[in-house]
Amino acid sequence: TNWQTVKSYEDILYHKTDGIAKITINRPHKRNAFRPKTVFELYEAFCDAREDTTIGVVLFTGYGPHTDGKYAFCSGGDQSVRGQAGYIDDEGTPRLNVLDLQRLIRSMPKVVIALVAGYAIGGGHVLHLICDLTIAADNAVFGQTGPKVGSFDGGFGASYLARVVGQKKAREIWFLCRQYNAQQALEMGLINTIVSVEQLEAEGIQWAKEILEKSPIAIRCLKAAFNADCDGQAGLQELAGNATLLYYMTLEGAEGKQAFLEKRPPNFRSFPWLP
Ligand code: 2NE
Repeated sequence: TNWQTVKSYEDILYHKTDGIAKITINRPHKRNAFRPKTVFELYEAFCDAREDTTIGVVLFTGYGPHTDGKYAFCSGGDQSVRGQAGYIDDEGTPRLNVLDLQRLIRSMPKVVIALVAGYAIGGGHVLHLICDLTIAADNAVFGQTGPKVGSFDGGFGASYLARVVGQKKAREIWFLCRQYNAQQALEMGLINTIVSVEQLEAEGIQWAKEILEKSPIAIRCLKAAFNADCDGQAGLQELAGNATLLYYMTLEGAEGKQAFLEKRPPNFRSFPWLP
């Protein structure tokens, strides 16, 4: 694949190729744990991918293997910079800015596919969960650790996890903090498929290519519709935003704007009141 570097960052890698963006957490010595800077960089890259009208699919992954041979998608918040009120950034401000990133991934009208090799643990597990699709390598390990390390994600990390795997399983995952292999994750509906580590990126690209053949507006409306079912008023806002987009694209919608600009009353009489 002819990946082009979009911009150089300290904690992440950001590449693009034909219609596909690839965003990689690049802290393998920490099992790709995120600090506030990592999240700021991820947020910027995801915003860029959202704004780029040539990009339809984002592959989200973790750099690996580390020098010890182990792989990680992401091991959650970097505990070594966790202060009394959150993860401390370079200016000394405590943050939980990964929650902003979760909302961006969830609401952006592009398909985000997590490619998980090795550990997807803690806040890193929630990041794969929030993605539209997850392709796992056969060495993937999934789990939450919050109650072990004095943390929890009671937002999407709890409620959306329960939507995905069911209430009983979600409570088991959080209350016992066990680790689950790729096969177990597949059986509970937490991931979409399993491939070998060597095949992981190629499989992601293949899924992306199949999606890119489809109608962008159909895909974005479907993503918003799936979200709306779970996300209350924020989900409805997303879905309705798509209705507004489509309405702007009609002659009927354009007539209102045109009449205003021409300082005349709008004439909607030629447009039918469809059944
Ligand atoms: C991921 C896991 C299970 C891997 O275990 P293993 O044995 O393969 O590796 P090891 O030796 O634990 O880790 C390798 C190096 O990475 C660092 C370790 O400290 C170690 O460093 P050195 O000793 O070589 O210097 N490392 C790994 N994860 C880290 C982390 N999250 N923060 C800082 N350094 C980390 C194992 O490493 C593990 O259990 N990691 C911790 C997982 C965890 O508890 N994450 C935080 C959950 S809370 C959270 O993410 C969160 C939230 O709950 C709510 C909102 C936002 C975030």
